[in-house]
Amino acid sequence: MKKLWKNCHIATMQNGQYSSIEHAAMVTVGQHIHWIGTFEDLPADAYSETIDLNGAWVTPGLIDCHTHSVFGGNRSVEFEKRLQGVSYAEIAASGGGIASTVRATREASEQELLASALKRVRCLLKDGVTTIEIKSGYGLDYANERKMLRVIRQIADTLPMTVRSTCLAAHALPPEYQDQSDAYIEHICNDMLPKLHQEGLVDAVDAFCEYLAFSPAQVERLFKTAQSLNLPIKLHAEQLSALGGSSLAARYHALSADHLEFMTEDDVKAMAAAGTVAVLLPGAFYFLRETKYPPLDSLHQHGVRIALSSDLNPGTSPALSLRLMMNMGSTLFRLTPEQTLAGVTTHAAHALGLQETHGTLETGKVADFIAWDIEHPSEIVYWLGGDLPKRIIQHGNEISI
Ligand code: DI6
Ligand code: FE
Repeated sequence: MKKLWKNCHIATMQNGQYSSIEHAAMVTVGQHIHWIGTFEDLPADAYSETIDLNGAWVTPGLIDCHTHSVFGGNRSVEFEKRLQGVSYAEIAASGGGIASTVRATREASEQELLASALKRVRCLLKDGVTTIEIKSGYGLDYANERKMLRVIRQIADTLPMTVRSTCLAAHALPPEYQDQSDAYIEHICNDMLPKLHQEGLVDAVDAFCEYLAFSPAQVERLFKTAQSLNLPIKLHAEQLSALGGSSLAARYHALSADHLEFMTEDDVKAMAAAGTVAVLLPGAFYFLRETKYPPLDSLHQHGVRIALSSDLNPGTSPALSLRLMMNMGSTLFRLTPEQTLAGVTTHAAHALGLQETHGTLETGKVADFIAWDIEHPSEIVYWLGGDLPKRIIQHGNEISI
C-alpha cells in the first residue's frame, strides 16, 4: 500500500530541531516512510490512497521512554495523608510507599494488572504517544516480576504502539530479603534475570541507585550480568542524592541515566563522553516538590542529549499526559518547546536504542506520526493538559482514538 499524505507541514525533528518542511507531503509504503519533502517536489507516482491532512502540523509519534505503567492499586489515599501532614517516613512505617504497591501488585492477577495498565497507557496513546517503555519493579520476586513483564508484552499485543520492556527487579528490597540487599542482587543476577531474559520478556535492565535502594557497587554487579546477557542498561540515578550512579552508567555505556537532580559536573562529562542520554522526569520533580534542579546549563554545555518522560508511577508521578510533562519540562527546566519536543522524539528514541527506526521523520524510518490541528509545533508544549485535536498514524495506518 503506497499512501500519499498531503497538505501538511512537517517538523521532522532531525538533529534535535524542528527542521520544518512547510507545504509538505509524505509517502508511506507499508510501515515505513518512503518519501518526504515539499509538495512541490513530490515525484509523479500512483498511490493506492491519498489522505488530506488539512494543513495540520505533523511530528514524529511521541516516545515516553521511562514509565512504570503496570502496577496494582494506587496511592491516592497516601497522597491525601501526606497533605494532611503525615510524613513520608510515617507512611512507610505503616506499610505504605513502594511496599504497598508491591503488595497490591503481587495480589493482582495478570488480567487485573493488564486491565488497569491499559486504561493508563490508552491515556498516553490518546495524547500522541506511539512508543512507550514500561518497567517491571513492583513484583520483586521471580513469579511477580514475570507477571509484570508478561503484562507489558500483552500491552504490546493489545494497543497499536511499540512497547519496550525493562526489568527493574532492582527497584526496592522485597520483604523476604530484609537487611540482605547483597543476597537479593545475587538472586537477580544468578536466577531471575537470566530466566526472564531466556523467556524473551526483557529488552533492557534498570536499577534504582539510591541510598534508600541499591548502592553503586550492587548496581555494578547487576550491570555486569546485564552485559553478559547482551542486554542494554538504564539507571535511575542521582534522584535524591549524589552517589555517582550516572558516571557508573556512562562507564557501562548505558542507554540512559534518569532523574539526575543531584548529578555533578563530572557525571555530566562522563555521560557526554559515553553518549548516555539524560532522561529528565519533571512529573516526579513536581510531585515531590523537589527544589534541587538537574544541572541544565552544564548538560547543554557538554552536549548531552536530554530526553523527557512521564515516569508514570503510583508514588512519585501519577502522570497520564506526556504533553503536560512537556509543558513542565519547559516551565520547570527552561527547555524551549523545540528542545522539549526533541526530548520526547529523537532523544527519547536514543534513550531506548531505537534511533535507527524511530524518533525522526525521514525516509526509511517507521511511519509513526501525529497530525496535530495546531498553528505551530510550540502549541503542543504550550497548552496545559486537555485534548489537542489530532490524527494518530502508527506503522502507516491511522488509528481511531
Ligand atoms: N524513582 C521514583 O521516583 C519511583 N521509583 C524510582 O525509582 C518511585 C516509585 C514509587 O514510589 O512507587
Ligand atoms: Fe522511574
